Amino acid sequence: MRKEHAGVTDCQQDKTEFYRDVMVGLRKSAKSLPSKYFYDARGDVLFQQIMRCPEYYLTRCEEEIFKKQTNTLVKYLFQPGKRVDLIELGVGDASKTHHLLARLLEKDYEFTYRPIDISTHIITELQTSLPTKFPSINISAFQGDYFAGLAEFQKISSLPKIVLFLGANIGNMPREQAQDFCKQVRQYLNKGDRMLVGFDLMKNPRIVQAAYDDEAGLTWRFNINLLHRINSELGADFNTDLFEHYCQYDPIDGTCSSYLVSLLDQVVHFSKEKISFEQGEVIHMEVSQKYKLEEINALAERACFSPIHRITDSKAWFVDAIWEA
Ligand code: AVI
Repeated sequence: MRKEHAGVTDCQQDKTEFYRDVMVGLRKSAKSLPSKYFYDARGDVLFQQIMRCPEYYLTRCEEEIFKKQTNTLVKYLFQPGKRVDLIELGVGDASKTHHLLARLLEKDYEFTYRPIDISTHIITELQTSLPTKFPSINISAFQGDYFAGLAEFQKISSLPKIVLFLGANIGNMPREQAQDFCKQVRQYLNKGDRMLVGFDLMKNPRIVQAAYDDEAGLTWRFNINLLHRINSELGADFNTDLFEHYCQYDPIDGTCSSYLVSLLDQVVHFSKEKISFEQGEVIHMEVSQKYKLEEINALAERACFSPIHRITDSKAWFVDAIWEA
C-alpha cells in the first residue's frame, strides 16, 4: 500500500528518483539507463513473453532443475522437522518455485513462504493465486525493495532463513556489484541459514547472443519500452522509431551488454532540459553477466558464505548454487 507523509506520496518520490536516475545516466558521456526500470506493467508482460521465446533458454534450464531435481533441492536446503522462513527475492510469477512448494507441502515440511517483489501487481496476484493452488500454504509477502523486505522479515520472525534468488537476476549486476549484493544479503542471515542463487553459465557465444537478440524482436521491444516509459511518466519526447536495439556478448569476459543506438543526430526534450544524441551513439541499457562454474564458489566465499552444493541442468548451461551462511 502507498503511504503519504508530509504531503509527498511514495509515488511522487518514486517519480523523482526515476527522473534523477534517468538524467544522471543520459548526461554521462557514455550514456546509460538503469535496467531496473524495464519492469513497468508493459515491461512485465514483455519479459514474460521473452521467458517463453525459443531463444531465451535461461528460464527453461532453471525450470528443468526445479522440476527434475526437486528432491536434491529439498535435501540441500531443508531439514525435516525444522520450521523455516522461505524467502524469495524478486519472485515474478513463482512458476519455478511452484515445484519446490508442492514437494515441501506434500512432505509436510513446515515453512512460511515470504516472497519479496518491487511490483505491487505481482505481489497482489501471488497472494491470491498461491493459496488457491496450495490451500495449506503459509504465505506472507512483501512489496518493495529486497533489503527493506529482509529487514521487515527479520523484525517479525526469528526462524532460520532460506533465501532464493533465481532466474540469473544476479547477472543484471556487474560482477563487483553482485559481490556486494551477496555480502549485503549475508548480513540479514544467521549462521546455518542457506541461500540459493541461480547463475547463467558461459557457453557457446551464439547461444547467448541469440537469447538477447530474438527473432520475434521481443528483447528489442523490451528495451524500447523503457523509452516509452520515460515519455509517458517523465514527459520526454523520444521518437522510438529513431533508436534500434543492439546487443553484444563478450565470450572472454562473459558479459552480454544491451544498447539502444541512435539512428540520427537528434535532440530529446524533457520539460526542463534536452539531451542530444549523435548518429550511432549508444545508450547502455543492461548487463547480463554469464559466469564460469569455478568463479561462483569464490564469489560465495568472498561474501562470507560456504558453498554447499551446485545443481546444473542437463545441458550444463545454468546452475543453482547452494550456500550456507
Ligand atoms: C531478469 N534478467 C535475468 C534477464 C536477463 O537475462 O538478463 C532480463 C532480460 N533482458 C533481456 N532479456 C531478458
